[in-house]
Amino acid sequence: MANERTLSIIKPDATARNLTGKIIDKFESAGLKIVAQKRTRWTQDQAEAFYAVHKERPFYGDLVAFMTSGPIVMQVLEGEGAVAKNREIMGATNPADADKGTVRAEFAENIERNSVHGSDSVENAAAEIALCFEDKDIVG
Ligand code: FUP
Repeated sequence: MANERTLSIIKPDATARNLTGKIIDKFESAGLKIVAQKRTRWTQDQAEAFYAVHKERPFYGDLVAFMTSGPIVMQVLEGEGAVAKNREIMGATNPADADKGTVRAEFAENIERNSVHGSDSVENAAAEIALCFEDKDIVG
């Protein structure tokens, strides 16, 4: 499998409960390397741009409101098959469907407040990473 990079975001529900360390430990323990990391709080414009693909979905407004409601931690994860591996560690979007041991099974509150984001393809990962980080701030 190819060495890949993917974008991970620890969402406001998780930062509010002081879970960043426990979540990061799952990524590192699975062999993914954190090559960029930034704690920030998104503006409305940043959240809308990031989730533009969901613009027509009924949950878009609530999702943008939630993602701007508190701090997030954006990270670039690197490793063999990093895109799929990160999604495996995260678990299903709805925590009720997430496998035992995944981040969402352990920590998510519901389908919206689901603790983490992860890119769903190598192509989307590249676009999301470019939205969140400058090249010089990604250090392998
Ligand atoms: P995922 O790739 O697992 O994050 O899931 P999606 O791309 O389908 O959804 C992106 C985000 O939209 C989810 F993380 C949470 C939010 N969402 C809802 O709030 N309600 C829904 O019914 C589906 C998604």
